[in-house]
Amino acid sequence: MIDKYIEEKSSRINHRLKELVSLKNSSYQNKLYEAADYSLHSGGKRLRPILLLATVDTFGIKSKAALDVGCAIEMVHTYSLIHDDLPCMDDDDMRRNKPSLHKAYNEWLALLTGDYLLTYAFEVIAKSRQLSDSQIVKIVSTLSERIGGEGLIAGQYVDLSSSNEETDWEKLKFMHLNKTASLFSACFECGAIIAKAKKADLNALQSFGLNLGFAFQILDDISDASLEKKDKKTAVSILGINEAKKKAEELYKQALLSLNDLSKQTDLLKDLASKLIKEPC
Ligand code: GRG
Repeated sequence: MIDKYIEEKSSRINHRLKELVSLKNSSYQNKLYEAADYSLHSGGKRLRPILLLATVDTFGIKSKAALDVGCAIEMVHTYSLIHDDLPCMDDDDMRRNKPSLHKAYNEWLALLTGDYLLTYAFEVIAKSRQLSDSQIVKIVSTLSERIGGEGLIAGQYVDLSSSNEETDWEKLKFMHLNKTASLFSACFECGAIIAKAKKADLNALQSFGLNLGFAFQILDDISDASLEKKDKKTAVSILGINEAKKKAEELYKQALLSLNDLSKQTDLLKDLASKLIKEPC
């Protein structure tokens, strides 16, 4: 049931992303669109837009805008991966078993493609016709906060600027919450804004997103543990594998508890969370 839901939503997301970022035959900057297409369609699971769409479905709302806002968040996620892979950041040659963008093309084009996707994401949201002006302002403000200097960029800054020795659990928690959980939270919050949810529901979803995103990142650390990549501090190297597993389970339970405060039926969100935790990769 949930697999069918994911498959159906992924196919709508893929189709809409193709429409939004399409080659314009006569333009000088066609390679930019080609590079964006390379990263957008290289096997991403579309988790974030699916979470947003499921939130809107939870409120029983039919909204074409939800698909566009979901695609915009996928563009933001893709930008963050492209930039993270660059030699001046995490320096990764491969992403999703394919050459990372700067390897497939070159560094300046990868940098510009990330810039383009981040900027275009906000253009897509701003031009989303089914949203009211006030909803657009709330979505832009929420998303920019979650990915800005108090969110994603803060997490990345602390990650890049900290030596391994000075990274303890508290610091790692800050990085995980900001690099990963913050964007998860944005998906639920933007879904709630599209559905015109009450403040209490929005708060419950924010807490659900943060706990789920944090659990997801710890599971990612666990699945990466065998790779021994660049001996970076992770939940596994700090807590040990058993404690890391326990922590992820605890956060997952905490996420589910937050859903008890939601005024809607939560089966869909619970099913998705369970799938995400059981099969994170
Ligand atoms: C460049 C400002 C800036 C931030 C980069 C995203 C990020 C911060 C770093 C990349 C590595 C990392 C720890 C990401 C955390 C989130 C995560 C586990 C991403 C992978 O998400 P999936 O599994 O990826 O949804 P797919 O490939 O399915 O899209």
